[in-house]
Amino acid sequence: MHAKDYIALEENHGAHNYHPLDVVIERGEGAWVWDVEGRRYLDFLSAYSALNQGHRHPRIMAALSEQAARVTLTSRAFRNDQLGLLYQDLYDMLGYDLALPMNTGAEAVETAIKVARKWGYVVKGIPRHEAEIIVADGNFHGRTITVISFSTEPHYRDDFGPFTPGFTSVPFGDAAALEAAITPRTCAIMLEPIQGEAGVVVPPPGYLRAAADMAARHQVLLIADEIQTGLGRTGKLLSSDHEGVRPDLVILGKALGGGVYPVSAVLADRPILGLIQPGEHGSTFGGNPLGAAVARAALAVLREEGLADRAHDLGTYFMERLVEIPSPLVKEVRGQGLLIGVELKPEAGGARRYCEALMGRGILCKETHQNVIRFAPPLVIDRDALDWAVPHITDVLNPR
Ligand code: IF1
Repeated sequence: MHAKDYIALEENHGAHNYHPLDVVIERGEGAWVWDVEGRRYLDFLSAYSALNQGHRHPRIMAALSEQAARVTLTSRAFRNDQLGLLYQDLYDMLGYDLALPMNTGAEAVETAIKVARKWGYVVKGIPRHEAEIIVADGNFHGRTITVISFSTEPHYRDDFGPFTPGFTSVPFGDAAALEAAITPRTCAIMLEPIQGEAGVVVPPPGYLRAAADMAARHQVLLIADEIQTGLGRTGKLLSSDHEGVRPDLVILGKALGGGVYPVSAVLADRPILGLIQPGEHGSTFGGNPLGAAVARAALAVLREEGLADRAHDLGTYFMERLVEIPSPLVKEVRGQGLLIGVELKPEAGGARRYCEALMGRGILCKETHQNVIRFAPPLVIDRDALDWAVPHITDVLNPR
């Protein structure tokens, strides 16, 4: 079978909820993938930061196969010998009293919303069913009905109501707007430290710090969705660390599963997450021993290979190279660590065509928000690979 045959199968019998680049990948290793025709590509998306540790990291693969040979799923009706160890590792690395494991990012976001609402009723004394959560315009927290209820992207939302009430959205990066939106019924502020889907939007310095301070002043919880920005991506373990912020709740996903298996979690201290009682929340697969073993290995790789520092060093280096590229099409290069967006000017005609051209040269990127090319390679990438990519990026951004 050739690439076109695989593509035809997807087009014929799959729902068309994506518009992927037409590269059919059959193998991956580290920062590289190979297509069914044997061509090699540098993976500059890393599954939206789920592959921070790279494709098929040996240590994570070993954990996967060793655990798969023992037991994969117990349900939470019984205990297993991996989950407690994962809790201990999360505590040791991130310092929150408690963790609640789920599978996908959206599920963990839903979990954080439930926890924050319960805290609002039980601790803050908000009248039942009236809690409000403040979010930011341009947010992306997943695809469930509740999560899209507060999306400001019409395309993600408009055909799918009725919606879950209880959310207020304010402009991202505007601390005064955030504070003005707080009411006595506000239980939480929920933010991405950097907005990924919105186009790698980095807020002004001090924004997250201001959000944390006002949250404390008004008895409101700060929830940081670190699903994309967390676990080393931006050059620190959490992006919140850049401002010395310790959010009340942290949401992790993506790279927590090492690019192998979906594992997500909500972290918080006992006075918050300890409010959840048996039966109030759960998941068939959440906390399963296979996922827990994989997540432990994924965290060990981040820690022992110093991937956050690596993201800082390589991100700084790559950002400098990108900023140097002379191109009539580039409006702005921005980001943190190895989460970098190159925003093109409107006359560039959209980022998609440049992603297609890069694909033709063996570089896989995905456009976000029409005009932004996102560069977010696995954190295990090396400088040689970045150096190899720069001339190709330069050529593509200088069409003749
Ligand atoms: C898709 C974007 C990235 C996330 C944050 C929660 C979730 C995500 C900050 C939900 C997921 C994804 C999902 C993926 C594309 C993608 C994405 F382009 F849409 F914006 F990463 F930038 N919070 N992000 O970024 O996690 O339930 O998917 O595990 O195709 O929807 P999930």
